[in-house]
Amino acid sequence: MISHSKSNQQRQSLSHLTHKAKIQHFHAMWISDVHLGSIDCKAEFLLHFLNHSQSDYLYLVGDIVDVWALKKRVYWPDSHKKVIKKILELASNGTQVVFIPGNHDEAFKAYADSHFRGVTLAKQHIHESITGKRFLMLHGDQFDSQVCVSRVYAKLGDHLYDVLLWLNRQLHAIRSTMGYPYWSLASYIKLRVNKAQQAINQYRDAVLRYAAKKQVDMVVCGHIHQPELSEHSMNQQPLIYANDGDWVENCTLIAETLEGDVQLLKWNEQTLQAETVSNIQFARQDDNKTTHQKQHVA
Ligand SMILES: [Mn+2]
Repeated sequence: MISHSKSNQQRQSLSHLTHKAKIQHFHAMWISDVHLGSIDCKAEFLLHFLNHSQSDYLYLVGDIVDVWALKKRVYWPDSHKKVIKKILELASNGTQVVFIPGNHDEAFKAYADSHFRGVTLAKQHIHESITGKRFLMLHGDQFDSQVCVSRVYAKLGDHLYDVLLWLNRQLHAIRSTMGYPYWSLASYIKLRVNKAQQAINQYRDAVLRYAAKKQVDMVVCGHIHQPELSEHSMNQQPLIYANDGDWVENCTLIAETLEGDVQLLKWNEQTLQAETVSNIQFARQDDNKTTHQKQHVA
């Protein structure tokens, strides 16, 4: 514990004493799956992050507003309103804001290629990085049919554990009266977790296959609430998979730094900063085109 807080102190030597979070500067930021309008949304954390960061480009990669949740019951606290207000404020103050609707806010898909108060709506978008690379972004719900995870199954996942625990108690009681041996909940969960991992892998593969056809250097998506930044090879070409996670449980984002690196960052409640989880360095186009490829071969 002590060494952990020490390293935080070192990292924030300037701001630690005053407890004021310093402004984090990026070239571009990708955020998705905020689910404003749902009880589980961590709007206050996101608001703090947006108030203490600055970027030339802000990409909203879908499921920003949870229209499904709002249809069930209206939940729209002040912090949720403030996130929308902050985004519109950024858009009118020079930040290029692009919004790619997801499945929870698909009502906005009808307005693709239009502009609203400085925010550009699009179904897909390509970002030109400062190192001259092309980053394709999409929400990712278009691959649901390939992943074999239905909406019903995805929703079931949230409460599956609670249901399982309850079910296990009932089942065990019934089984023991009938003389059956104990049925292992642990192995059942393991099987489910394994299935979840399979779905994540299938999703990543589908996204990568699609992006490879578009001949881009990186693909940024969201949708499955599973943050990841990983390097792959598709048809002998390097391709980066970047999933920006969510602001329901992970509180993560993908960012391009002012130096042109790509990072996966995770919001830290203690330090009030988004901290780097992983980093990929890009060589500038004019330096040496093959540097990045060399990293893959090595
Ligand atoms: Mn989604």
